[in-house]
Amino acid sequence: EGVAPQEYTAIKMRLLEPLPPVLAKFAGSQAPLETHPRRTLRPETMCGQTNAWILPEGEYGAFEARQPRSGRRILGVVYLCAARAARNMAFQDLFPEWGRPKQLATFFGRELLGAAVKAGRSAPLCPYERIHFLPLLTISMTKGTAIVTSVPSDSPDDYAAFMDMKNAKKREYYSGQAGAELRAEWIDPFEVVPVLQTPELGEVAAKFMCDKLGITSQKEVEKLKEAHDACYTAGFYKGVMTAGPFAGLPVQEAKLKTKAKMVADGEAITYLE
Ligand code: A2H
Repeated sequence: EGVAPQEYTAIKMRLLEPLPPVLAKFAGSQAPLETHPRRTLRPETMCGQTNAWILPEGEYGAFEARQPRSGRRILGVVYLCAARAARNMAFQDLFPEWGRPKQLATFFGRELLGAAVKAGRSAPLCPYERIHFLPLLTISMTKGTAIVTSVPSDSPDDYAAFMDMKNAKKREYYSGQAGAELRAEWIDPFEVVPVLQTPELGEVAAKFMCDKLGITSQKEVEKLKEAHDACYTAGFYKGVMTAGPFAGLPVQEAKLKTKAKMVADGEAITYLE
């Protein structure tokens, strides 16, 4: 692509029981079954997670991970991501063997739909104990881990797709598209969590912009881009955190502090792409 590599923060999420059948062979490992590194540029918004997104027809793998602090190989710690992301990560000391991802399982995104994860392990980073995997059809398999965290308060893409999931008729449609059941219990108990405010866009920037531009579904890609740019600019330059460990701080400061805290706590990794 001819551009300098960019640094990303990938948030880990712990998979919770019951494990999806495709990952059942990892049950009962000594170390806790880890994690989903997902790429995000907005670590400060992680207290607003309501679900995770995966591409139903995308091909993913489970890769043996290197234990971050000691470098020891710990059985049962795996990263779930697209194979392309694993190849990148293998050159960044995230796997036991340099340059060689060890793939322990292969699965389609649809096989993880409904699976529960614990997002952000240190309260008060995330108000929801268990969040679920839901389908997002705009995920690119060649960007990041191809698993995306959902923050509907500040990401218009997430907000539009979140509202799609809340609508029973649309959920049925997406269930047909995905070729997998989508249960109401994976979305209905979850509400948008406000995490920051700006003078222009209020407390729930993504809803404000989606309403303003009349966005009614995740398919309105052009309008969503415009909404995203507005949210990002307002949030970055004028946002003040209203939730999470850095409530009261400007977004620019909270961004760095959240990232540093999550990396130090072993809840996130940074990597280049
Ligand atoms: B962002 P960029 Cl709060 N396919 O994270 C589609 N989208 C992907 C992706 C993939 N493979 N990998 C990451 N992303 C999303 C948080 C967030 C994000 C907020 C607001 C805006 C926002 C919570 N979702 O991004 O084009 C991830 O969603 C708006 C674009 O490579 C990631 O950050 O810069 C962002 O896209 C990276 O997109």
